[in-house]
Amino acid sequence: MKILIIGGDGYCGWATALYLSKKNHQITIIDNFIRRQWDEEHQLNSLVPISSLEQRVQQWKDLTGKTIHIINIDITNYSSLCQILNCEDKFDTLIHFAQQRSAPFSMIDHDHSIRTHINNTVGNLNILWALHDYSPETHLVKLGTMGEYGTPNIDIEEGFIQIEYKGRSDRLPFPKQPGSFYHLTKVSDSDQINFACKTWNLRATDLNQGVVYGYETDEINLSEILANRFDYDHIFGTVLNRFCIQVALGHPLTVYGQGGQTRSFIDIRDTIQCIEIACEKPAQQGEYRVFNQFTQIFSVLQLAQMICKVANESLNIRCQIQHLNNPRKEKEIHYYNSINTNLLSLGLQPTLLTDQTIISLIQLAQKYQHRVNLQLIPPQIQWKSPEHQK
Ligand code: NAD
Ligand code: USQ
Repeated sequence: MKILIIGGDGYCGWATALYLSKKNHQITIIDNFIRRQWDEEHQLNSLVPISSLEQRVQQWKDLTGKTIHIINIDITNYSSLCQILNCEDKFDTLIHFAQQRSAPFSMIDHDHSIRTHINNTVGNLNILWALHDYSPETHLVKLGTMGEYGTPNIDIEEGFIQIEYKGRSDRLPFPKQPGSFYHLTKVSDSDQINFACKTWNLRATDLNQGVVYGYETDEINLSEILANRFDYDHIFGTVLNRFCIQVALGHPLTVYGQGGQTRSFIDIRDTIQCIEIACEKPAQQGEYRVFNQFTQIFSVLQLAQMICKVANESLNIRCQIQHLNNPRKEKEIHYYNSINTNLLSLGLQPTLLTDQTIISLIQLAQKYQHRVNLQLIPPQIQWKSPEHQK
């Protein structure tokens, strides 16, 4: 297949680009490297040093003989995006990763929240219009998030729910209760994509992905120049990855509040597998389908306890759990049961969290511990400013 990966310089996008290239798909990456600029702006750094995208694709070519094309454009610029999609030989699939994806970033202040909304909402709308205008048969595979649903007191279905009300029934979009301005952009994207499929007969798969963890894939492991980013800071670092780095550094694990917050999780090796499944088994023309992309459910405290136990027993590392005042506004004890049957029924073979995965992440952090800035670990962004805290 001819596949366009937008956001292919990022954590999920880079691992996906290599994997799909290895599978002999013809890959083009679009990225404007804004994420590298956001890192600089906030003085953040990936735990593992990352090469430029040019160096990465050259190394991939040297090692495998495979070419990955790269295009530097900002997808909020509509005419630049149209030039790419208005080609003779159309893309079979467009995978859209290119968003501001940090909940804390979107909650810093007015400016960060507006930048998140413009980048995510305009980018998504531009993709829909460019597909409508130039490439309506291209299958859109969009990275959404499990956080669109929030934590309702009922099971979370895959995008839609059958409702019976006053003697009538309908299949309606599942109610959304996102927990940050970032997560809100994903809800808006989903509505726009659903609308575009209905109205313009486009085809799309919305992958509501859980929190991603892990580092290694077979392709990333081939060379240090192919290294992926690995965020540990309080803005972009996600919880499981952060805990493994914290334990390696002897830093107490930063559990926000009671730690009963329960979320869906997925190993990055399964992220790329799920995306492959979505590409190879595309939505029909006019179809908008939603897959919940995760393999396991854990509470934050459960994860912290699991990681401490592995660190203690397998690596002889002393580990401490610290309950910090929760900087976010979220339920700390709640019901949570989400469904993920769609991808399993299409053949996903889950890679479950093992002691070995935790050990390898801790060892990765030990290898690069000299790069960690400890000041970037404690949370600094409050959902409510201190004067408004109850
Ligand atoms: P990332 O920040 O590592 O990568 C995003 C990439 O998109 C970056 O390289 C960035 O430069 C690029 N980008 C952003 N805006 C752009 C624009 N306007 N034009 C061109 N390029 C642009 O993020 P990630 O962790 O790889 O996440 C990728 C997607 O997966 C996001 O949509 C995110 O919401 C979703 N997701 C991620 C996770 C996770 O835990 N990492 C979980 C669920 C869903
Ligand atoms: N948390 C802690 N301690 C930490 C970091 C986080 O207790 O040091 C808690 C948070 O309060 C939250 C949970 O862990 O309850 C998850 O937080 P996170 O930062 O790992 O993930 P989140 O903000 O939800 O965002 C991440 C990605 C985002 C993606 C989302 C998937 O950054 O792009 O959309 O995971 S989901 O959570 O399913 O919405």
